[in-house]
Amino acid sequence: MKIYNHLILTIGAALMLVSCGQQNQSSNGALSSSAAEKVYVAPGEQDEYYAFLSGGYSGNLTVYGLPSGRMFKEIPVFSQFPTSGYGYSEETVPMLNTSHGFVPWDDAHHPDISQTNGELDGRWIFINGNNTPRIARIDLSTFETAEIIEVPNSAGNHSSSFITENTEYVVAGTRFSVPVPQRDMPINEYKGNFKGALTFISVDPEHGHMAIKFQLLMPGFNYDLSHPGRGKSHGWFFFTTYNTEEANSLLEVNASQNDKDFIAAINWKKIEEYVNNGGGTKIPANYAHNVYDEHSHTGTSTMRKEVLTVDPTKVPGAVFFLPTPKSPHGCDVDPTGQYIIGNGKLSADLTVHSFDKMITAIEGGNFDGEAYGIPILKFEDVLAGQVKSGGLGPLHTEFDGKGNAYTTFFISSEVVKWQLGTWEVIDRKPTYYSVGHLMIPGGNSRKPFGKYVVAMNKITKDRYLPTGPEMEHSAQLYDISGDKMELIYDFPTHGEPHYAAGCPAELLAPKSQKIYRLDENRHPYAVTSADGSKVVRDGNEVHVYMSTIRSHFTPDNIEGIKVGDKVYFHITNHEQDFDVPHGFAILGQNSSELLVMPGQTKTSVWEPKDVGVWPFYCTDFCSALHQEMQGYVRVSPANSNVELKWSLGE
Ligand code: RUQ
Ligand code: CUA
Repeated sequence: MKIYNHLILTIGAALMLVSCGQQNQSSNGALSSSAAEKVYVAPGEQDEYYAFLSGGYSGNLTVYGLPSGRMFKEIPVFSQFPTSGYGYSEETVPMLNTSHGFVPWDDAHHPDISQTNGELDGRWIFINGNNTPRIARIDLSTFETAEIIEVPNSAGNHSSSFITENTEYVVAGTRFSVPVPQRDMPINEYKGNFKGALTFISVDPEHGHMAIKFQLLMPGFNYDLSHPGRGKSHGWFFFTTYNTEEANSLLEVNASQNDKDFIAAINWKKIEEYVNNGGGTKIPANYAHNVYDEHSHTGTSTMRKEVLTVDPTKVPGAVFFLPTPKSPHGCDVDPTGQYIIGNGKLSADLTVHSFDKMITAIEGGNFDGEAYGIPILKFEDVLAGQVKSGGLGPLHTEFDGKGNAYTTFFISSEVVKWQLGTWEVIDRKPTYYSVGHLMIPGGNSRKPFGKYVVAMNKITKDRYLPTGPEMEHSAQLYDISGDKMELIYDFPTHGEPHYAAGCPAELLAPKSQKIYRLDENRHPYAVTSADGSKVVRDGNEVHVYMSTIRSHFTPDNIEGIKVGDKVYFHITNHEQDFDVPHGFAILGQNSSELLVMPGQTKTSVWEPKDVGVWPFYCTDFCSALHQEMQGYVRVSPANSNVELKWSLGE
């Protein structure tokens, strides 16, 4: 026993020495070699989890592996992306169409993976665009954006895009309340006149196609975040609100007056029934619905002209307010669906509401007044408990499926682990620095995979080698398999990841698509055999039906193009092998290159302004003879009569 004690003392002393010596580093000294083993994915080995991190102001979604932190792909969603030609090619430009015209950028915050029975099913991932309100659906077999729907009557689409437990709906709530419909009115008449639209977008169970089912026109608060009920609370949706003061200026002071704001509890099943029975009011609207077809490899944009609105006071028993202290931010629901957590960003304690108590209070009909006709429940009636965390500025909570919750604290820069039901704090670990969201794979479903948590930090400072004033944001990986969290890794992320969604690799990897089949290519300008290549003039539009295979373009010489022409290069990649894209770029083109996947057709437009002989080439190193993969276009004066001709090997 003595020897044992002595050993512990020695090890303890050694640990202290190591950590004292490295106080400026976050390294755990003697512990770091075991941490390294935990994140080391040996060359040729693959990761255990996929993590999808939103790109924030990059407008995109990035795909990482866990635990390695290796980035696999950036999926372009709301932003033009020259790396693949997304938003530049004729086929993908319609994906970025909106009622405001072509909008090639957005601010993407909250990815959410589709679910069946409250468990991740890995079919699609949804993500919101805040600035010009939109929701996108990404196909998780191709990892490409398949659909984008604009959300009318909304602004700063932030409490989005969260899905119900059978992917019945993807929900989008407005951050800014606005006049509905939009109109010219004095800003200081906001209070009582602006509305906050909560939009329920149905998802077709077979193809995933989205359609706005209804918009609930709520009082003019700010609707910050939301999550669906699950299990026993399936059928409800919860939204945090702030600025229940309805201030329209200097919100940092004026929106922090009320001691409590609300969590809005919405019984969407009741409202669904109401609209299915003819309830609600259709109002004129104008919003884009953009769908990408995998067989024609083409996006189409359709403008929709009407939306069904619902006045919450017309559906008794469907909408209630739960008082929640101090401008709550995150709104999270535990895996059982019993607890609804309001993360009051200006408070020290966390408020947890009980679903069962909420139902009892509603049935008892004992309210604490109302706001714009919506009943306010009594705080004590719905309160399950408070977590006295000792942290500052709680933002977001995730769950490990073992009865524990993990909350981020922005101001005190830490993740706090606490127990559901006892509200007891079990552990806390610092983050570097100022953490926003955190993510446990499946952490917002009935079945989380509680092995790792990823913290997404807002401030990077000294974590990496400096890169001038602008630094990538930093993510941190904690092993949460034991009682105590262990920080095991730091990795830089792209854009500003707000939130993430993760799932076990085996859910997606086996069904990840390798090629597009050429015999299923329905693109109107596809050439499915090399002898189908041709060049067709139609007035001053010229269509080049071009194909690619290692290592040439067919055709590779084109003459008879004139200044003032609009030349469409429709390029079909004839490869049917995994991972053999070809690229296309031509000198002086006012656009990006194209990257064309095997079996796919993509179109680039070029309007030559000068006579000459202009080269084009393949931008993707596709074979040993990639540098030979090139061609020329001869451009003659507008009035010339050089004959249109094309060739390969002549
Ligand atoms: S936000 S850091 Cu989800 Cu846009 Cu909280
Ligand atoms: Cu094709 Cu390089």
